[in-house]
Amino acid sequence: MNKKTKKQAKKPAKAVKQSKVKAIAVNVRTQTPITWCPGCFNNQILAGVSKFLEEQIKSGKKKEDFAIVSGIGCHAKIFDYLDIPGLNSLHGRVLPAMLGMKIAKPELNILGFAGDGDAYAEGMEHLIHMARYNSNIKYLVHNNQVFALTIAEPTPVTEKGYVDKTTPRGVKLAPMNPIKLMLAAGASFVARVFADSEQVKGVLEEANKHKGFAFIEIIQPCIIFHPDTGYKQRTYMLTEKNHNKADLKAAMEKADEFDYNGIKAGTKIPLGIFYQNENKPVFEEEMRK
Ligand SMILES: Cc1ncc(C[n+]2csc(CCOP(=O)(O)OP(=O)(O)O)c2C)c(N)n1
Ligand code: SF4
Ligand SMILES: [Mg+2]
Repeated sequence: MNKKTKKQAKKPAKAVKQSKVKAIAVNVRTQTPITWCPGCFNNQILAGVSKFLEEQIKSGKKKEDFAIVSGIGCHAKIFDYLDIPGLNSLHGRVLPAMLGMKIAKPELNILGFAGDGDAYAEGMEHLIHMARYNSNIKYLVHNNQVFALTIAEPTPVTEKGYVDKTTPRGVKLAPMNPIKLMLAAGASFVARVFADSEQVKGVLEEANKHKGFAFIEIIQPCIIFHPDTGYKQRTYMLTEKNHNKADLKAAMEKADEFDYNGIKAGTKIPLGIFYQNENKPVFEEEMRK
């Protein structure tokens, strides 16, 4: 074999080596056994978040570039299943924990996970202020319309008439509409998706590109205490064709289409990005000026 042919013969071996390096699997999941009820929609959220994180890591980020914070509840078990540093915080205190981390280490990409009880009852005051502050953090609310871990008491988004052991004569109040609340409070990114892994991953990708506070509500029926009574079939996606996400008034109108008060004939549930304001100053940047 002459010199040139020898060189050529070596080339494929090099190529195999490189492709081997690229194929190394990224895994953001722990070995902790999953204790959600079999079929719980939280599994879809976990799958979507994992895919998002794994793709981020494949494209150059490290696990340590991220941090996660959870509240307390069924949703909060996600903290045990993700191999990402962070804090399993207190019920209702996800946002102040996230804000503290962000102020101390602004370069961290912080994802927070809260339940509807966590976010809209115990943690409500933090939510309104975070919309105003606009810290560059991403907040996911697993909305199953009940305090699921403590076995099904109504939350501020449970429908009127809902009966459980603590409320035998039924809920008397109408539910609040968190999307409208966030729009009114000045949140710069307001979205809602269904607990479907692709939707969760997709909205996280958009939120990740957004510089500021991202409020993401995930409709996550609790198959034990608040099952899907037709939610998924009633959803439709907001797109550039049917909605202008820069228009706050249009966002309010879209938010009004679903009032969280159960599924009624003709009800449609818009999903996707309701509103995005890319020009709102970011809290931690303003504080450093
Ligand atoms: C300050 C405080 N209040 C109440 C509780 C009890 N508690 C623990 S989990 C939970 C329900 C959580 O409901 P939600 O936030 O909707 O999460 P889910 O279980 O539905 O995912 C409650 C009331 C607590 N741990 N701390
Ligand atoms: S009680 Fe509901 S939210 Fe909690 S694990 Fe079971 S199905 Fe999921
Ligand atoms: Mg809940």
